[in-house]
Amino acid sequence: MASFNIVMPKLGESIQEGTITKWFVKEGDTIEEDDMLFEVATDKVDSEIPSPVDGVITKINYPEDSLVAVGEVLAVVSLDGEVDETEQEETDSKDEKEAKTDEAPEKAETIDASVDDSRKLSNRFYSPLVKTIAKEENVSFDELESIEGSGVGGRVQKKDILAYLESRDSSAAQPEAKKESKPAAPAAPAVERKAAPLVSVGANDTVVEMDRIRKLIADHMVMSKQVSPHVTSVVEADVTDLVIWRNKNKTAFQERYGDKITFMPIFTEAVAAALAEFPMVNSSVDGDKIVMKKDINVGIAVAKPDGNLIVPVIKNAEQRNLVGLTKELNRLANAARNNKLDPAEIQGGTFTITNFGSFGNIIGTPIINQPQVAILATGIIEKKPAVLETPSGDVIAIRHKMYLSLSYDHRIIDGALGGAFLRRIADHLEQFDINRAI
Ligand code: CO6
Repeated sequence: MASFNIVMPKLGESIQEGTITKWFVKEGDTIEEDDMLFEVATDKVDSEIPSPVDGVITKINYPEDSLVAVGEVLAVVSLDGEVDETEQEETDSKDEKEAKTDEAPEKAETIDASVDDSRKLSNRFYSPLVKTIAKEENVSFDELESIEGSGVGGRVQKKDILAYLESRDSSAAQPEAKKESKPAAPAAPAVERKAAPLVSVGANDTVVEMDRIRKLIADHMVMSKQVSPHVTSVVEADVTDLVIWRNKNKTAFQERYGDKITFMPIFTEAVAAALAEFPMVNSSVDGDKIVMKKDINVGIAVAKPDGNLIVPVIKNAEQRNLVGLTKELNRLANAARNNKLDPAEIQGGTFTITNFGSFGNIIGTPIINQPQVAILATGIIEKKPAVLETPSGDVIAIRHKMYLSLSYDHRIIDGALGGAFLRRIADHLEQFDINRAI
């Protein structure tokens, strides 16, 4: 019987594992190529994974909520539709053997290149995740071999190696403490998280469990505030010409290009141009170094129907024209709202825009999307009375105006740079050519 192994996909460069949050199929189901198999959640993104083949699901190895390493076999599909128990078992053990054979050289390389060859030939299987942890924590091959595994057939699982590390670290710390007669030097200042105040829950209160994404957003926000001292500057921009231009061209633009143009692509164009002029704002802080990014990749905060927020990235925004920016923005926003973003589409951002103008908000103090160093919030465009200077004297006119709020990392951007950059964005918007061709 021909079979195909469905493995945990690698959903991003740095991702080593994922949690199966939902199976859409069960053992015995007949599936076609592209049928959704399961939903996987990682600390970066949630994805629905389709089947690459037609067949019958003969085995599901992990139940929902399992945390599984990249590359592990999640399910087996019989390609000719037959489900023979004996054959299936044989296939399984053959697959396992193959997996072991495949993994062996990597194990020898990644764990400890200095171990002798007889050790490398150990029959134990180590998942990619366990091997990565072992490598990062300098666990030698001997140590790894000595860990008792709690998984099927004594396989070492993530929790086993973490428990081993904990006991190794604490037993290593004790003799040190005994040897040390002088008081230890103060540890490097760590970013400490303050304990939150206790919350009392009354009889009529409702307690709602945060979903995984909400918890990630919460952690990311706290981390950002702890990592970089934020300051926010605000400017007002007279965007009358661009509003008149969009109102005049909205319908024709949609007819010609099949996409609706809002103000967001125009904001993005202005931001990308300003970033090219102020490269220090398009950077990240790495310890004592500033990494100036070559690419200008603008993240757009998108509110999802479930109330969460995700930031897909328009790559190389400065190289795209208004049509390209509009199409990419609409594509990414739709994918975000429908949970269809690829992990790569939320990575690599160098600056973020959050448009709270669509909620009618005017000014805000957005939190930087780490490891970026600045974020722009765009407020609602409103008609306002304004004083205009004309050759025949000052007049009061009705103008379209908006506030732009820029939060920036004061470690590397001072008020002069932040303010000049922000003013430049406003200038680009104010100088929008009212006669621009679509
Ligand atoms: N002024 C005036 N009108 C606006 C504005 C502003 N700033 N923004 C949108 N709109 C208009 C827009 O032009 C559309 O008008 P019509 O074309 O005439 O129909 C309409 O409002 C709806 O726009 P939509 O939001 O659908 O599309 P847009 O391209 O402007 O935005 C998006 C795309 C993905 C950014 C948006 O859909 C979205 O998700 N926005 C929410 C982003 C968010 O939640 N950010 C976090 C805010 S909280 O940052 C924050 C500081 C803290 C508090």
